[in-house]
Amino acid sequence: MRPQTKRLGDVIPAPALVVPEPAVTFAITPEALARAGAAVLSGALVDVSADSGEIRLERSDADALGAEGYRLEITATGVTVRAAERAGLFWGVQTLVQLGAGDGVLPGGVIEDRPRFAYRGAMLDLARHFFTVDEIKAHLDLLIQFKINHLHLHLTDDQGWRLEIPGWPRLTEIGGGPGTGCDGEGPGFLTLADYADVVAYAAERFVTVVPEIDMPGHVNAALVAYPELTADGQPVAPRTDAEVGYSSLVAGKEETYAFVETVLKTLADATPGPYLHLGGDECLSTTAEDYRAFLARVLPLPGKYGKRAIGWHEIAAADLPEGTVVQYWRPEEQDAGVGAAVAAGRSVIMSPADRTYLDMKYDAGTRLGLDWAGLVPVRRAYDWDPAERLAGVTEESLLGVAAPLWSETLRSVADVQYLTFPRLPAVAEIGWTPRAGRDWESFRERVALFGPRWEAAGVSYFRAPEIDWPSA
Ligand code: NGO
Repeated sequence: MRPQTKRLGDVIPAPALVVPEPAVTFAITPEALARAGAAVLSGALVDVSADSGEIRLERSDADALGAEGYRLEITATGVTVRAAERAGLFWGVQTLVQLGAGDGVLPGGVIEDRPRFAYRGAMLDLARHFFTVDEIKAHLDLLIQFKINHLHLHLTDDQGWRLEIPGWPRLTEIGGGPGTGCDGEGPGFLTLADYADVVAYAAERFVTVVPEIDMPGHVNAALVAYPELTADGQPVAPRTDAEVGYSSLVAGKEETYAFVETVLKTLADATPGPYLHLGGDECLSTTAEDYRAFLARVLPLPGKYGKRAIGWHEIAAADLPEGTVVQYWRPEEQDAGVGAAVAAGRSVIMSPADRTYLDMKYDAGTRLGLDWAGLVPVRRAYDWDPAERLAGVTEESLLGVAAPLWSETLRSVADVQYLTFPRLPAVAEIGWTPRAGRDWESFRERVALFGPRWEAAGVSYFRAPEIDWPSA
């Protein structure tokens, strides 16, 4: 049964500590909430406290809540958010936005909150279907409500190349041109100015953009644009189907490394965040020897430009420079390579496809999405733990969790939203909430509250039969 009145703990992700004061409420206006949000965004807060109507935002490290933690106090006379860093104030305001939804009446009490993991990611595939700067920003606005702090952009693949690279204009002229994307329905690309715009917008919201250029496989769009990168120098045909594993950069060719170096230098210069994602997945047409030889030359490049490399977990077959992060994506329960990488001190982002892939169908009737990793209803996305999934991958070795959304079957923003909600909130809670604070029955009740909010905001979502959505 859903409770009739609002509760202080009705927040996603569930806060680390909630101490309700049931006799107390405080009503805020939407304007005060908006002012608090603007105060955090504008960076107006430095070390002094800022008063935004009835909401006080204060910088203080007295509570030792870490880089993203916050303390929220709601009394009969007002609201205070305290945090050591601006990011913590921002997440505290997101909590307030959820609590104030609807009538603006906030339940009284104290919340002390901080994330379990530093990396809480969502990935959007721009290669199989392109999304514009405005679409990416609007998507980000929905993600931050759940305290997602990394936006991974999958920028290149067999069907398209979506980021301008100076000196290599045909990558985007051809690879981002008409007829690119799955079924030829997702043309477009980001100029470097567009990319900077997205990065700045995300940074204002305490979100780090993680750009991915997939290599040495998933490169047909690059080979189409520049035949000198193919093994025999002969042109290859563009592809708009959803097959994987047929294209590869050539490990034994110097042209390959000149290309890769320019691309990664461009990416490093354009990206203030610490990570460059190099892909590395499904190199089924690269020999094991070539794969290792390629990565031996390429994995050190992010470090050369002051960044850390992230790769899909197949990269564990190569020698991983210190600081390299391995992103596990397969549904299997075992992976010897990831175990060995952890034993060597590398950290892991968990994105097992059977739990976190937002492009898996919810059920057999889901119009969109794929099902190669099985169906992923909401409970399946929620009821697992990243520290109990793979042998050798412990809490200490985890950088965090991420939910990828691949776009082979997507054609619109509504499609993106439909697969994202309500599963992204489940993965976001896994990334933020302490293990002991997570419970499916509680999540079920809390996520139901978002149905009317998403409807009011025009956000498409799946009315999963597992959830008792309030009747419209
Ligand atoms: C795999 C593959 C992608 C597909 C996706 C579809 C990884 C890391 N590589 O995940 O190319 O788009 O599945 O679910």
